[in-house]
Amino acid sequence: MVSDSLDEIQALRDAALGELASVQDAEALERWRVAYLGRNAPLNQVLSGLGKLAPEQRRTLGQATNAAKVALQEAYEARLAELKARAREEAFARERVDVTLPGRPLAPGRLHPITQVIEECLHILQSMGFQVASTREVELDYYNFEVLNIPPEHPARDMWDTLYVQPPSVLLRAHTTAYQGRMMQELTPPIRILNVGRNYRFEAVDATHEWMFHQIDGFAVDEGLTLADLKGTLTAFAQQIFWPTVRTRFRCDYFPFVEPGVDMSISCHACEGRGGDCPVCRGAGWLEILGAGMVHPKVLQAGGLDPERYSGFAWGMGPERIAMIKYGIQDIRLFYGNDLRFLEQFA
Ligand code: FA5
Repeated sequence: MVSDSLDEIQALRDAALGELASVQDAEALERWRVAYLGRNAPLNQVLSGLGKLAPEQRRTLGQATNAAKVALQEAYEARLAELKARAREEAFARERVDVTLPGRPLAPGRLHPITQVIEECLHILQSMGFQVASTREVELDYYNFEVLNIPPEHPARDMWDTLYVQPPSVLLRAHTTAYQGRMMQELTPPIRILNVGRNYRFEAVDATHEWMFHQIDGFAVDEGLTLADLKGTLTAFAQQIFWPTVRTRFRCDYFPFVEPGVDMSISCHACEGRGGDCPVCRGAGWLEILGAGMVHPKVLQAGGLDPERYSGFAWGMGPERIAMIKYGIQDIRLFYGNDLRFLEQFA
């Protein structure tokens, strides 16, 4: 009777081990564990029936059953480790990176066309002895207007109406000319300085007007500077930034901070100044590109400089407009529309 039971335990053990060998995944292994090592497993039932046996039989069968249980437990743990190792290897194979594959190419970045034009302008003007200043976009009313001979209530304020950060004294500058007062406080003549940056205006946006745009302002103060210096500097600049045979035209214009004030036009590249039915200059033969003039004596005085001793010239121009002429672009809004098809043309 005991030997029958021993045979049964042996057979149970062999069957369990045989089944374990064919278990292939974690779920099947769990089912196997519940069947052969769980609370209701046959070996546990044998153990719970031992109490009814004689002491000698109980010991013999108990030892055999426990030995079988230990064997199954060890076999289970070994199989569990095997399956885990296999799963790790499979995941590794699935996620393997082929380090020999060529990398995905990154599109090279490039400078925005307006940045390119600004750099080109600065390069030309620096070669003429101008330095570049970087000044604030958030400015005081005093520097944007008052120091430039535009007192409160002056009608010229309408031309440069802007956005106010803290009304009425702190605003987003409407023109880079706003730095002149600060420069006169900081520097002593001879002064040759450029200010480049963004400006903001209360503007009806259209093909030639943005509410945010750039300007490059030039400011020169010395003894004996005349309108001839202004014309010579700006004509030499135009011949380098546009083309060597470009012609310039200066006509009277009004800016409260210069006297006399002028606007400068260049001969139209499309009709070479002939006009007629040219669509680019609309028959004028000229394209207006900047405002300029001799620094007003009141501005020099406000900056602490003696207008009897010093004179100066100044101008302000928009690189967006220069870029439109250089590249034949019809609408200024394209520059800030962030359409890559447009921007990628300016490699
Ligand atoms: C001025 O801003 C004067 N501060 C220029 C100046 C400086 C005159 C020093 C005399 C002495 P104006 O508003 O005309 O002037 O602007 C000068 C240039 O900035 C224009 O010729 C144009 O190229 C550009 N500009 C002006 N408004 C806009 C706009 N809304 N969008 C794009 N470019 C503009």
